[in-house]
Amino acid sequence: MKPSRFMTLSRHIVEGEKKHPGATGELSALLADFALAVKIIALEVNKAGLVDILGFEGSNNVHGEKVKKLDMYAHDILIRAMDHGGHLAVMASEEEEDIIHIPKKHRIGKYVLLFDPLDGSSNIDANVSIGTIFSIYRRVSPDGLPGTEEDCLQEGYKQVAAGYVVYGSSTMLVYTAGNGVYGFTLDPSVGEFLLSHDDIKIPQRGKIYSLNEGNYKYWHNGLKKYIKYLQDADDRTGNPYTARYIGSMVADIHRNLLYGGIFIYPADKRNPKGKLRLMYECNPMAFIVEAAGGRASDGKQRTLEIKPESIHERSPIYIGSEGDVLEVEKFLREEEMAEAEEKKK
Ligand code: AHM
Ligand code: MG
Repeated sequence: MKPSRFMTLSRHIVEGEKKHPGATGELSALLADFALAVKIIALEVNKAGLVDILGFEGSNNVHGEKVKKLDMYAHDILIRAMDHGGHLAVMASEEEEDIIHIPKKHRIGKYVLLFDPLDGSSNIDANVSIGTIFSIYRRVSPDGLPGTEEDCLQEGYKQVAAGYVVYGSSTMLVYTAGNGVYGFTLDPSVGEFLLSHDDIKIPQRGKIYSLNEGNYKYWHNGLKKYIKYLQDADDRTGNPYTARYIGSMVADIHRNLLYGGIFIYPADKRNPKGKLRLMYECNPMAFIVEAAGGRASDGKQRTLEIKPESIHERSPIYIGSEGDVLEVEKFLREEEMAEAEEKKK
């Protein structure tokens, strides 16, 4: 996993694109714009604890400017960095109800960018890891015209690239353009993302489960039985598993990507579609985890094959090491069959 030479993110992207005959370099340029935005967000995230000193959110800061909530700040920075590069046809953000058009004065490109500007935002004030997630598609509407909602509503397997940034003990950007998953750590002294995790592969099995157990009483029986099974010591399977839940999807999945394990945000009796957003959270993370050899589903169907109906729709998600995800799917399936049998009686 340890790279043998210095490799910056920009060089890595350009070299990756060169391997594809006919590549125009547009995707490289788009990702470079994105990396710049992320560095600006990282700077602000690192200052989050100073908000009380420099000004409360909603108040004026020392420069007399309104202090924005960090998630809205990240949203604005991403739009400002991405709308004039000439590579995008349209964008959509978890923080904005409608799709985001490219201003008329700028060139309209062939790519579509979806993003969650700051995920895990409830953790910001406690100095706990948060993240940014992005997803890139090729447009399906005619070139040259403004992008449409149809461009944003594509199945996840059609992604061209996806990635995330974790703002943790250091800032890391992990991305895939379909072949291989690569992790870069931001060196703050030179302001460059340097390759630190080459060709990441998720272990086939892990020993970690991550989900919000506070919702136990709302879970369906299949999930209750699966988690109980992971907790029961068993010589054959090597259980019990370890529970780890940060409450920031990016950080929870990042850890599991490196160590192996499963992250779950299920459908339950209160929320039949779970909590997480298909287009901004589930699909990009599923694309990355699959590219690293893992698996992601909504419990029944592969996440990347779900046909989206609206840009903000939610989906349950079971994601991580292939062996673990297959196992939970089996528990859910068996319970559903047993309940169906029960009803027939
Ligand atoms: P957010 O987009 O409002 O930040 O919410 C998404 C986050 C995920 O990062 C995390 O996995 C989940 O919400 C935690 O939810 P809960 O507090 O219900 O466990
Ligand atoms: Mg989010």
